[in-house]
Amino acid sequence: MSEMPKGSALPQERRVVTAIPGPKSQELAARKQAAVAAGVGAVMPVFAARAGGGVLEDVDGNSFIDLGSGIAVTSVGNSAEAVVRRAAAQLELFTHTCVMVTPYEGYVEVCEELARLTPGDHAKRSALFNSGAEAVENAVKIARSYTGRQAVVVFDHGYHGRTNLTMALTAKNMPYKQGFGPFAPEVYRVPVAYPFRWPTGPDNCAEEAAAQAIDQISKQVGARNVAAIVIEPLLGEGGFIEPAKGFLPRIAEFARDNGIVFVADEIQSGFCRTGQWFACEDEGIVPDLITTAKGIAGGLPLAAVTGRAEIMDAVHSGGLGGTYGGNPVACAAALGAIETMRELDLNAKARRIEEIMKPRLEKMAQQHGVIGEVRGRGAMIAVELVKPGTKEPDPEATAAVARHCHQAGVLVLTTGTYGNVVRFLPPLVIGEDLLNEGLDVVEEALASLG
Ligand code: PLZ
Repeated sequence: MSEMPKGSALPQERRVVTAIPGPKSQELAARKQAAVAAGVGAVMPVFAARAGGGVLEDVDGNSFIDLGSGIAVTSVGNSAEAVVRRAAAQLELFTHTCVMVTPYEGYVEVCEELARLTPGDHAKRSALFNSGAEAVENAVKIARSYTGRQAVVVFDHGYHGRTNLTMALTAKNMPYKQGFGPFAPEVYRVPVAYPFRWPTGPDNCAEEAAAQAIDQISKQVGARNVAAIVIEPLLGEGGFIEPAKGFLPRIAEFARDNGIVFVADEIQSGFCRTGQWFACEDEGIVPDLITTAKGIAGGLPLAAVTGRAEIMDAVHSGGLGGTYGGNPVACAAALGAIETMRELDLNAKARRIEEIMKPRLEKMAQQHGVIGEVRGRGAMIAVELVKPGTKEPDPEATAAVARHCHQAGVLVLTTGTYGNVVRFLPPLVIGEDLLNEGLDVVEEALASLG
């Protein structure tokens, strides 16, 4: 392996040289089936060999245009130079102490960066964890500890993880919850302003959805029993739903008026993904707590809860932690990722990606009735597929488009409560030619639906 070029040196090209999956991937797939639990699925059953910038190369030498970033993780590119450099340097010094045993500077530095980068100029604190789900669980623990209340309010189409509490917070049954109950109590789900599917149409969606949500919280739960309202400012697994403008500010205001901790789950939408450091900035929302993961560390496992000092510090010493949370190598990688975001102005790159993608996808929508809506911001863009002329979800067409793209060397992901959304999450460093070539293949895929 040592003579192989590094991921960051990979030619930025699409190249399909075998059937997909190729023979080596098929061999590995057989080994996977015999050794790996069946519950661990794979979107595209090719095995990765190297990845860098905007491409992923498999073990058969196929090179895929990466429009998924490992689900919005490698925003700075795979094996990004600063991530590798800083993580490698840290690996040489020490790999672990456990921050609860002997702290280290990298952990503090990541928390300082989080205080600078997240919305609001109030005093902030952070705590670091390993996964997004763990961050969301801890945000709820912190909110409960601070308020002395128990209820947690979440939204239709919301996704927050696969642990027991976060399964309860997650809306969709299959594949996340089926057979895994009982779920954590004191979780209440209310409507979200989903313009494309709002029964009375998009125009009054924000006010009507907010009114319904607030009415349900007030009447069914009791506002003074609610510790936290947890929402993704741009819903990811639910189908890249942008709540109608006005909805988030109204919910945030209701939380403020009632002493409820407003938690923005920016695990998928954060760190330049939507063309801003955090998606909630779009409507000037300053969350009490914000959860981050994915893009924060360029592929190493790291997650965080960041928020108002008085809320974060309500928890007794020793009440938050975990063996690996804020691992020093992951912290070094995060500092490298953040450095890259600043140096390459990845917010501007994300906005440029939107500028390229949206007009092209909108043009495709005019030609192909299967596209019900094009939506999203920055490099978090999606098309929702329907039976032409209706709003009936078309998950079969969605799967067919994804399959066509995979066969042609473009890695796309699907998503959505109804499984009918093709989502695009390119690395923010992707070259414009490569991005356009990826879109050419999407267009071919749509045309092939016939
Ligand atoms: N909150 C908003 O998007 C993870 C899930 C993939 P973890 N989304 C990808 C899958 O099928 O498991 C996510 C998210 C939001 C929380 C999470 C959970 O983050 O790091 O996967 O635990």
